[in-house]
Amino acid sequence: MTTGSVLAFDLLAAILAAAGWLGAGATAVAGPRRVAMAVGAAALAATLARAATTILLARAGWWFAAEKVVIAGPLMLAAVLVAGPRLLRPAPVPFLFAGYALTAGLLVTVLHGYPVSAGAGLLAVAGVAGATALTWRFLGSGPVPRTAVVVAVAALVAGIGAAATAGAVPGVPHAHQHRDVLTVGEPAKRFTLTAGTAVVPAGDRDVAAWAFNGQVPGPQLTATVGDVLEVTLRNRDIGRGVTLHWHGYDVPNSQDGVPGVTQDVVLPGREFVYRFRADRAGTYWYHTHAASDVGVRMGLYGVLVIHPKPATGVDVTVPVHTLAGVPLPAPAVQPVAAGDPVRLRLINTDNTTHRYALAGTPFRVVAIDGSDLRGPAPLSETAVLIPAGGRYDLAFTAPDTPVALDVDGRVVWSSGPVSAATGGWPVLDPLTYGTAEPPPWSRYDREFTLVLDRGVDLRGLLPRYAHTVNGAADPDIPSQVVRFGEIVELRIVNRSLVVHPWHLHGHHVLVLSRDGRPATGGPLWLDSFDVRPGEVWEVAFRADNPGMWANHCHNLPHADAGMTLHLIYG
Ligand SMILES: [Cu+2]
Repeated sequence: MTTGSVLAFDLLAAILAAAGWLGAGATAVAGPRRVAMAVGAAALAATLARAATTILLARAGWWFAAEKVVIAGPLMLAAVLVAGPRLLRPAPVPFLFAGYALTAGLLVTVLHGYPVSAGAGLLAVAGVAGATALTWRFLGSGPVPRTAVVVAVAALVAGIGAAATAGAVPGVPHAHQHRDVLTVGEPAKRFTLTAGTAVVPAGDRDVAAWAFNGQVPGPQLTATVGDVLEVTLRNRDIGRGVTLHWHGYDVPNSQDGVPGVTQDVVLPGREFVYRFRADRAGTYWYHTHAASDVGVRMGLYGVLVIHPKPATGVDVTVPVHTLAGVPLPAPAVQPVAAGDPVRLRLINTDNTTHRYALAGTPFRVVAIDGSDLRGPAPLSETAVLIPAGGRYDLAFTAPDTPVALDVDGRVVWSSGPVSAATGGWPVLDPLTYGTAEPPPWSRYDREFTLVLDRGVDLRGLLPRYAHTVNGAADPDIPSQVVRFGEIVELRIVNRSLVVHPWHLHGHHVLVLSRDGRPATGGPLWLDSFDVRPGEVWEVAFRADNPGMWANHCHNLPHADAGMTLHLIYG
């Protein structure tokens, strides 16, 4: 069983145990004794199941289990000790006490999560003691025990105090950098991208979009290694403003296009000129980073391809995007003759993972996220999963029979009809693909752990159910501070129930391990990788690109709902 499924079982057991004890209490008040006994026994079984999932999660890593062990665990123990002996003699107050204790443990996991805080523990105890005192008042025999009242009031006061103190921990303030356009030489390639509202075709209807130069995706920008690119961004009428972020291209910080961090947002009627040297070949894309959740979904993106010198063969880009709920068509098929070398550049510009399957020919995955792979073996009848923001380059020699590419079972590119049931194909694990090479570093100067979760963020004007990193939401997540030249190890732990495609700006990270198992394939340098529920990824990078960089989930609604922090050079 994966840690992700244990996390799901844990939540289920916690809900059943809480509901079970509350139900047993209610039945003990007003129902038949036998039913109360049966419901109580079921609640006890669910409680023991949650104890078991807690132990399994603690063995998978403390990040998954901390609050379950420290806060929910003692509450569960108290519930079992108080309510367990009453199973054969059902009574409302002990059963309801157990219900409050299990509910408090559940809420601590769902609303607070990792890391454990004294405030959350004390508030949970206050809630249980207060609810039990009230229950006793109405259902118990005799006066309310003073202990319950004293514990409730003391824990409430201490909990509010602890929570308020924790809230005062300052994050590292965001620097706001203004720099002149870099002098990188005379531009060899000049482009102008004008952002504006537009109506574009999507499937068989026209939809409202935000577009670069009136088209979705925007124009493909193509250059050759060594070229200096100059891209003038103009905003015609996008009220929330636009910028250009070069996804996966490690440009100098001032060109990275993150509003409020590397530049001001480009408002209607304004422009910004980006200039950088194309120093590495590969498949990349560009998109707005202003209101990026809405902006990218509405169409403000395009493809950036840097060719090596000289470029050869048939080269096709397949950016997959969903506009107004409709998958956009792939580009028109270029004529391919048998024997032609073909490179398919697959780009996922959506917020969630897509599954790609190439049928009709063996192929190699020759590059991921713009980096060539070492020793990629031929594959056939194998699918690939591309995370949000990620790119895979597939290469093959065109056979004299048709080939077809499908995405999530829908054919998006083909040179003729291919009948293949691709749904059952195995999925390539890039961590075991290609030829290994010793890691370039033997030491790490700095280490960070990011624990991804959900939780209530009370620091804004309105409480929100945020996507959190180490228990905090943007802008309150402390920045990671590194020094130039350091080798930095980054551990990313997903204890939530959804996939988080992680994306660090300005750097490619080398994958070291996943779930404690070292990567055994060719060196895997990524800028976008899916951290699935229960997974622990260890990656490393060299801090060689000074500035202030966004480090965030590329499921952009998650980034918008708190899951963004920054890497800064100190
Ligand atoms: Cu996410």
